[in-house]
Amino acid sequence: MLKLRSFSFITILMTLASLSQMAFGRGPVNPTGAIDVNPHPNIFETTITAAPYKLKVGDEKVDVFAYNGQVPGPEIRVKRGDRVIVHFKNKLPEGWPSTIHWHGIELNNKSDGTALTQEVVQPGDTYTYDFIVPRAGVFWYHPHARGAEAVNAGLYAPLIVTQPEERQLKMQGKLPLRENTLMLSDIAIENGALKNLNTTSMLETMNGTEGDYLLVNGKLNPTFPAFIGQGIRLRLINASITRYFRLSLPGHDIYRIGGEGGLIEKVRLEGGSVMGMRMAMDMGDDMDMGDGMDMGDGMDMGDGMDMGYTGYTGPIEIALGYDKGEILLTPAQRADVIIVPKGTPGSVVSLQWKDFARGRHQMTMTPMGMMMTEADDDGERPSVNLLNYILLPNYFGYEFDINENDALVPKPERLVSDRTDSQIKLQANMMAMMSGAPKSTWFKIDGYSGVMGRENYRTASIGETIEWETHNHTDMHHPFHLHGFSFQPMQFMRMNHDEGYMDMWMVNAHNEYLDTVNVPPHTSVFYSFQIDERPDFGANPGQTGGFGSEGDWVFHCHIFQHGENGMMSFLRVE
Ligand SMILES: [Cu+2]
Repeated sequence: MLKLRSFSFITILMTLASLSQMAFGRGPVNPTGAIDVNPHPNIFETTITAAPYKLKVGDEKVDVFAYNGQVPGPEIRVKRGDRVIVHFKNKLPEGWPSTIHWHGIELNNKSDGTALTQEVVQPGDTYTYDFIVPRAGVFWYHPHARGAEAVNAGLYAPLIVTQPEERQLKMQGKLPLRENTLMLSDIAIENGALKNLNTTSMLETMNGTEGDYLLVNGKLNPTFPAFIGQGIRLRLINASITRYFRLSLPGHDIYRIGGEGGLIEKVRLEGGSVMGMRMAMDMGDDMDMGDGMDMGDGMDMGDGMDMGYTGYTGPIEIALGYDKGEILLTPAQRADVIIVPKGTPGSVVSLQWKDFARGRHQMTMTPMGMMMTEADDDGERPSVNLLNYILLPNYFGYEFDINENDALVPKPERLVSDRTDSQIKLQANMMAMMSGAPKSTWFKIDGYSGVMGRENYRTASIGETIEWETHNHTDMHHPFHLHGFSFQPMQFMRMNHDEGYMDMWMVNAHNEYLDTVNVPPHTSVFYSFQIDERPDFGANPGQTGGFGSEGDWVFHCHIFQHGENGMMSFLRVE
């Protein structure tokens, strides 16, 4: 570990570190920060304006939207416990109502930025968000009205909440001085303009739209300098509307130190496999007897009985679908990681996007006609360079030292739930898709599409700790996001209905809090969260939501076209 001797030494290091953050003639790596106009040290107050903008994508200039004239929008960087006041101005064209959702922040209901918590902000209008950030972590903000289109258009930005332990960890040499925020996205463009997501094919709408241009902080395949053997802390945010980012730094491990709930207990290497248990299923385990086909009423069609399994039971290795030392980010997920580039001066180390088999479908001609089947190239598409580090000699006289299981911060308590709720069912409505019914009915939660008119929403009271199970009754992966309450995932359970067994594995020994979790096909995730009491700052013009944690909180798939086409429900806290 590095021992820092004097202030001047750290000054030199920080100067070198900031120099290394400058790309070659392309400006700084990090998104430009938001400006805090409030003199109070614990209040961050700023104005965020959404407006049309021209973004250079490769050789093309594309008409997009931006917050404060930059893609990504301005990074808001605050300390845990700070108060954030944002005056939002909508200067988008007619027909573009908007809001800001503060993804992952456990804030007061009326600041959550959904149609259940405020009047959507019409062009020319404003809304003020005013909330405390109670948990450290990597967060982001984006519109929750016309979300798929608006986020694809460039309305996304980082919100970083730091924690006091970081300073000490830097002094101990456990965290590098160099930090970058990288917002990853894939803008969908057609004929030099933003793709019209309202006219996509049935298949593309069902899969979700993936853009062809993979952007890092709004730039295509940028190159940055990096000192050999020096650590770089990357706060990674997947801001794409559909695309999963499986991240690899070939020849290197990517060390995860935190993410959606701040720093974790110990340095982790993600990916590879984990140990689980295989056991026979019986009829009582799960009501989903089918293959994810939902014939329209929320009931799954059965194609086999879950009984009579006589094969292997016992310990089993569960492959996670990406390699050890890689990072998987579903849409809206974040990770706080450290990389230590190694190689010879002048050589290039590239952060790569790799394909992850998420159950993408394709149209296939079968004896029964055209059918949607799993795509032949699901998980097999070629890798793409996201960004490149050109290596500079190590002038520092030491190398950054990091290893799996290095201690970071004490872990949070494991939540003990007061009650469990019935299973939350993520469903696809194939009949609606095939019969040409409105897109808004193609996906469901608990047998119903969307939040309007929903009667089977979930309920909770302040003070409760609840265990939820979300089960994915479809053949695709879905990133599940709960607004307003970060949760501790505990366990996954994957059903094999054809053969009648299930595989179970435990997760999250670090008691980490997440707000977005990937739910694989025919798999349940079990997680707990607490309905806490929280501060508020009085009434707000335009609010329709509640004060503190009281009010309606949506939960949905974060593949935007799934959430907006029905895979969305809500939790009512009273
Ligand atoms: Cu989904």
